[in-house]
Amino acid sequence: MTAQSESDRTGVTEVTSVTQMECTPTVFERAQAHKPCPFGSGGTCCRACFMGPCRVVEGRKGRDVGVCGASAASIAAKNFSRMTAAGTSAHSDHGREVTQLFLATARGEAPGYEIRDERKLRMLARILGIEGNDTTDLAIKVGEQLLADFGRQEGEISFIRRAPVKRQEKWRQWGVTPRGVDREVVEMMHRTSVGVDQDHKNLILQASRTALADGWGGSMIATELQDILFGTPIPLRAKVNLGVLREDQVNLVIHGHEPALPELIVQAARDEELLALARANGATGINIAGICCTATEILMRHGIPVAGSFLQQELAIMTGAVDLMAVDVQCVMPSLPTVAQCFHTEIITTSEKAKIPGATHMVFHHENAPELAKQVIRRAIENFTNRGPVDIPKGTIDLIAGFSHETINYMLGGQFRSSYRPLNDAVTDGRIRGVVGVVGCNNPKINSGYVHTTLMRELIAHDVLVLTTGCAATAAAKDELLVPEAAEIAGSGLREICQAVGIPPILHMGSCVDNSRILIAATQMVLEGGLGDDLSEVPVAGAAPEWMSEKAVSIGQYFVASGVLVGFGVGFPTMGSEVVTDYLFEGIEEHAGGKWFCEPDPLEMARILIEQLDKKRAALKLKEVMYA
Ligand code: SF4
Ligand code: MSK
Repeated sequence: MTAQSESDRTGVTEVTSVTQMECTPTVFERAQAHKPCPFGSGGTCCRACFMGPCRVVEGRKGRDVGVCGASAASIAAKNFSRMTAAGTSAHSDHGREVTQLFLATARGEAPGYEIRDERKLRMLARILGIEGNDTTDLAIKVGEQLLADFGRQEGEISFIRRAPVKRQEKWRQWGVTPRGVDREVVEMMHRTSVGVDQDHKNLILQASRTALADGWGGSMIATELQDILFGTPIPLRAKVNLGVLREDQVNLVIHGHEPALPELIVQAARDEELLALARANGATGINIAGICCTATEILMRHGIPVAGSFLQQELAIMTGAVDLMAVDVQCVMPSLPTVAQCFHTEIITTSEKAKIPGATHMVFHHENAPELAKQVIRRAIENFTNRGPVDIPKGTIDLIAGFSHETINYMLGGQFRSSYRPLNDAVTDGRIRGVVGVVGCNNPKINSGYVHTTLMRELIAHDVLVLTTGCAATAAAKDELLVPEAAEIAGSGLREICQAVGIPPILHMGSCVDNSRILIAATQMVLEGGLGDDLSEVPVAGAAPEWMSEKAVSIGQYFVASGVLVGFGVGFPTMGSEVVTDYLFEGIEEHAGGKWFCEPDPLEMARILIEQLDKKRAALKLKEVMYA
């Protein structure tokens, strides 16, 4: 790593005072204290039974198998597959929660919630083959059918039918079409337990089926039903950085992934009674800000400011200005209550699935949601008076978010028709080289945000339209890349289009589950015509250059299994086995049409992605890309 400033390391444009940084170690100090084990990071440490744990070295006699005889390839493939199963379960359990809330809303059992996007409900009903006119009746049938996808034992999950026909056929031939979300995860866990599946290709086959159950199942269900319940995002302007916290207002930070309770908290923050209480406590108002993917959910639909991404969750508390942080599930650091002890911040856990010692537990249920939202705000207001010294980094940065697939369809389609035709035409005639999804986390092993933004800048300079989600999107926003003015650093073809339409060259499409929007956008490009018959033929690729979560493995694997080249930065979790890595980097392409690569250097990663787009363009016999 090159010499770096504190702000490079933490991803904050201006960090809090040294005194506050020294109060307790943060993720950055803890990362330096830990040396990753090469067996663990290379995927060849097995702890599937208590004859081990076994740490295996591929090709070294005497150490090349575990106690049971498992090879490095088998162990690395199992570990990779288990990461996929864990990632799938996280997104899909989120999807299940949304589906249950959706059904409860349709049945009138969830006070405070309503069907907001009836048009999308009807579109989904058509896709699912559900007939009828009555909104409530349609919603119940849609909810029931999608809920059944989680426990389905035979057949295919519903949204598989949304993929291009050629892709569906390939999945069936390869044997990876998911039956039911839960079934695939359970089978993956079974196959990777001691003494079951030992063939790395067979394990990766099931990992692909599991991951597809995430992308085209759990995640897609979460995105679509959230849109119907909370509204399909449309472009809006907002702000990012720790500077969005307000010294004069009650600051309530929402962190995690599930937007059900945050939606009501955002509404309740406008409640006159609560605003009066805030004033009575000396604050001028109630300020809601977000961290991680919950941030992106309420940003996309309400323009709520983003305080930071995954690596800034502790730093937000260290400003001394966060009166309450409400967290639900995923990417929530267990250290939060320890950090909060140095300040006045109250940490509240709201999911019955996730308690953290030292945090207050206030469980969210459909029935109590409106009252709980108000209770959470009341506690934040009451805690405002307990603040000590406050040190909020100055400055905020503007961004545009809210690019759902529907918006792209509308904005690029023009004023009078919704269509991907103009986007396809721009790709065909070489003004846009192709589309790359840059997504995923940040990781304290590297400078926060640097790899994301260097990669994105290089891609847009080469006329690549970038779609982004999650913490990658927050990194882009902080680098001022999510505003229309960023088109000035894009290649001439992409710049011309962005300036004509008034959009940034990097489109913020939402949270981690919203990577399913990218699947749908790529599918639309196929269906529009002229760019091949399958996702593997379109000039599209993906990358998670600063990944850390198992969810990133699952997301990457569902894109690979859908026919797309996907790059990881930081490192790759099977490097301890050349056999498995070679298969994921090359051999799998024969079945999937997509494959993985790993490249920590962002410029080199950009070069590989651009080369891939050009390869796809050449196969389609498209015009040469017009350069600036
Ligand atoms: Fe070791 Fe085999 Fe047990 Fe894994 S399953 S810990 S390789 S003995
Ligand atoms: S929050 S999964 S750190 S993107 Fe979705 Fe960010 Fe990665 Fe969590």
